[in-house]
Amino acid sequence: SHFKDVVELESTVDDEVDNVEIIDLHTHLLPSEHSDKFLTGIDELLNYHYLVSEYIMSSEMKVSEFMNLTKERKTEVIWNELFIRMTPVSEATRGVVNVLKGLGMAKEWKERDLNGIRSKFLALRASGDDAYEESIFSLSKIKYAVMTNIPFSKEEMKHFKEGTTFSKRYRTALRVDPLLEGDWGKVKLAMAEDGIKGSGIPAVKKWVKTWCSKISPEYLMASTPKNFTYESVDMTQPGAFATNVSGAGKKRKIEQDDDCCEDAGEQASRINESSDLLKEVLLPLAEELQLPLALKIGCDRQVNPTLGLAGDGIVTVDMSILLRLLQDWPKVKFLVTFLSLENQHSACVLKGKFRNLHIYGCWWYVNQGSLIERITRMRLEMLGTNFTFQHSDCRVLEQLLYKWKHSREALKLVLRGEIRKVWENGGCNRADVRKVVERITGGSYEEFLKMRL
Ligand code: REL
Ligand code: ZN
Repeated sequence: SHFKDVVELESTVDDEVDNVEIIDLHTHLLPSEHSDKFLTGIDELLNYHYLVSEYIMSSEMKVSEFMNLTKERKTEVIWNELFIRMTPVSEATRGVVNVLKGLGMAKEWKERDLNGIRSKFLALRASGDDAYEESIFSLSKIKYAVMTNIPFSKEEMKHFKEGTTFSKRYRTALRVDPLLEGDWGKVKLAMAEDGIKGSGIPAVKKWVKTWCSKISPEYLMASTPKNFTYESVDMTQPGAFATNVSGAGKKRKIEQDDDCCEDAGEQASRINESSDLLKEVLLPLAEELQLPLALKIGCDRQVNPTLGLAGDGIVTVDMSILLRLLQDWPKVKFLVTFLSLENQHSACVLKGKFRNLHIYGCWWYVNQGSLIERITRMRLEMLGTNFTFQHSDCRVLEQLLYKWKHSREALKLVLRGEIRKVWENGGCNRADVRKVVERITGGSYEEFLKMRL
């Protein structure tokens, strides 16, 4: 039956948002079985690069001196500065406090008792890392989280090579930034380490395919560099490649068949060496393997390299780049998120024109309550429920607790207002609310993955 009043409507919205099992479609989490790559506990939480940057901005300590401290010492100075000398009002500092509360450390927080917190975390892990890991997923009500798996990272890939099994709460994604950047050096090095002979396009394709069949990724992914650009390929230009990929965009050159390289000899390898890894490898493979290409657009890497991970900035990008990709590659699915607030509106317009685009998340510098609200409301107004409202980008396991708490809070505020408009139009009920909530927290994403283009 329809809601009888606004009070009932709002409490139903809150309840549905609080209890929906979410798909977290981009994180940097890795499973406990990947031992050294599994980040958990208070030291990792306080060493998060968002907090490092907040700390450094007000501290008088030399950056190099800070960077040379041990992890435990960094924890202490960040704690003293951001949580004792100052009040934790930022998203990232409030997050830590939320985790402490969520894990039964309200008393320790009240007393600012870092040692007490350290021993409580140890006690929580006493029943084993996998049990603890599972408890965090279930407390945060996350169905599964997609990882970022980097075939260029030897240390990470050794776990996959060894075939280590891990919890079903994690799904894989193959992160291949050097292919997007055209970084042949990195590609060749990684291939050599994996014992792949040859260095032309077919060899690179074979290498990527081998990783795909090894880890079965949900999608291929990359974050674009600041000066990223993509020009449509003109079919009429000489030196075109021959293709075996069907349904390519009308302007695309025909590419070489995978197997013809050996016969093509010297000329082919010359072409291969200079050719574009994005156009000749990444996009054709995404099409052939029917794997979406996830793009994170708008980061200006290392504007202050002394800060390490905390040193990345932001750029507003020219949306015509994505437009050309969508036009040229109608058979490739693009999962896209933007770092800049300025790009969010045009992204919605573009989504309204291209079925092969799915917009997701409020990434990093727009992962703030006020901005999540604003962006989510706009997406609902412009796209209905054809988007995914958030991803967490967690690096530390316990961040799932606070990042999703904050995002759920923002979503509730938005939906109370938006659902009310529907209700005032002639009524609505819990099932209507549930449909909206489930779609924008993972339902639309899974539908997009299955969709036939
Ligand atoms: O996946 C990415 O490229 C980014 O999310 C990361 O580079 C970034 O450092 C991340 O921690 C931001 O939330
Ligand atoms: Zn990320």
